[in-house]
Amino acid sequence: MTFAARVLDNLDRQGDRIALRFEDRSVRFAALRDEAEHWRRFLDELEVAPGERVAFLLESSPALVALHLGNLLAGRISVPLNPRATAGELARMLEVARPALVVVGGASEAALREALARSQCGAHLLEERFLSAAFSAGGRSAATSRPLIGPDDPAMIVFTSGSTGLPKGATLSQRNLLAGIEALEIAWSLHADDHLQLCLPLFHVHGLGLGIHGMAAVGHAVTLTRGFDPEATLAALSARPDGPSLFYGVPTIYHRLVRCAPDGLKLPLRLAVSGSAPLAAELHQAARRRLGIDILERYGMSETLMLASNPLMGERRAGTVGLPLPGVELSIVDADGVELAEGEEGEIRVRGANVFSGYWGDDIASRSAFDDQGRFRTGDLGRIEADSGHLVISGRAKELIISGGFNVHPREVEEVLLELPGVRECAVVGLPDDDLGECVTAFVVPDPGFDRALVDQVLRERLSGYKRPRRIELVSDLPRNAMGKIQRHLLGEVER
Ligand code: MLC
Repeated sequence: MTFAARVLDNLDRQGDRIALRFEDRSVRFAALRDEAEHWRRFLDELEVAPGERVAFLLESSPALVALHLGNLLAGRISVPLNPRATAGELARMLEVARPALVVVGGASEAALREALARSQCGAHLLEERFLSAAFSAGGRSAATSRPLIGPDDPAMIVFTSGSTGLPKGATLSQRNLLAGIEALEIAWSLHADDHLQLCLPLFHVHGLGLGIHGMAAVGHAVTLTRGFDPEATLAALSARPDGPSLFYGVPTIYHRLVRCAPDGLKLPLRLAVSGSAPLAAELHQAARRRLGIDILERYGMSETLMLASNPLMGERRAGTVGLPLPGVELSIVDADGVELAEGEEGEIRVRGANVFSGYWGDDIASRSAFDDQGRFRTGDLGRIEADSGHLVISGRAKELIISGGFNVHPREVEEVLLELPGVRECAVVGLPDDDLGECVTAFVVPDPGFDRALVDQVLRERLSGYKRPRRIELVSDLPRNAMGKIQRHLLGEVER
């Protein structure tokens, strides 16, 4: 079965029930079904063929959801892009994905036009304001036929930050998307009567692959918001009757909810899940005390969707990400790929129907992502707790910063800094931060021409907000080992 077939079946079955609530609007499953049908005919008319990429840079809205599902049901490859990415970032993603069509909201249009000109990828551009016409009147000409979609057909490309500073497009197939949501359906007992409050961005697998795909495939309702506001979220989560039963967040979101919760609050949620970044044991406890919820921590990534989860029933162990999800084969290996015993620390490698097959248009990165047994190298270090079988993530083999649930590769930020006059050397690290988990921090060895205002301006022009260093420390030297390699773990302790 494909994800598309499951979604189509579900949209038909749920028909008149409400799929989405957004501000003062509600959208029924039947309407999503009709919009997807019109969207397919619209793509046919534009001669965007099955297998071609359709990208979008949109703020969260029902139109984004209808467009994404329409792509998946029409066999076009959906490419969600960060609507606040800079023109340079977008140009690189467009060069990789080579979409035939890009749909853009007003606020992102200037950056997209610049990116299209720079990348010369030749995509059609469709402004968001014309979407409703495409959804209702699209394909007024004779009905076109639905393409045959196979389980291995690529369904979606999700961009992750690459270790060379260039973005990599993780390509998820129809089979991956289906396996991803069906594992959660079992593990978390997702069902059509659930109601999810969703404030996560919809250009990553957390918001889109869990939240929206759960609605589309399982049939639960989603109340979607434009972004995250702690007070409004607490009010929505407290609402009864018909309030949400589910909430998905990153630790930063739970941290902010805890901070502004009134005394004595007990949120009436069936399930509150945290992922995308490590949940500190103290935050887990604070959420019990201040929000009245026992957060369930899970582990996943763009390339694999969800991998492990604490149990729905039974003990949720703070500091662990729980047990492998159904269908996920998880190993802890040493540097030679040899499987280690329980309790021993090594790299986490995974196999399963949820695991992607490679990065779009990048054979070298795709090959090196897997070992000779076909296991994906997650780049995370972990161990299996001997008594419980729970997975503990103990570190990262790759130099990755996770800020508020967004991944930032230090090299991408360093490359921008190093091009600037007055920056002799630099190193970017994530320093511990109560709110963001890790705070992107740049250590710069300046030359006489160093100009702080120029640095700020260029960082703003070149990098999305979450990648920009919150702190820039000027230092006389960077700590190095005998081989001359920068010792990142010592930064933060260097003398200024
Ligand atoms: C926003 N800003 C951040 C930031 N988010 N800075 C550092 N780290 C972050 N995570 C910056 C903005 O650029 C802006 O800067 C300022 O903060 C305010 O912006 P905002 O939009 O009002 O931000 P806010 O609402 O505070 O965002 C916080 C947040 C958000 C936690 C809600 O970061 C978020 O939605 N995180 C979720 C990320 C996510 O979904 N990850 C899933 C990846 S998939 P300025 O300078 O412009 O004012 C994955 C797999 C898996 O990892 O397993 O889930």
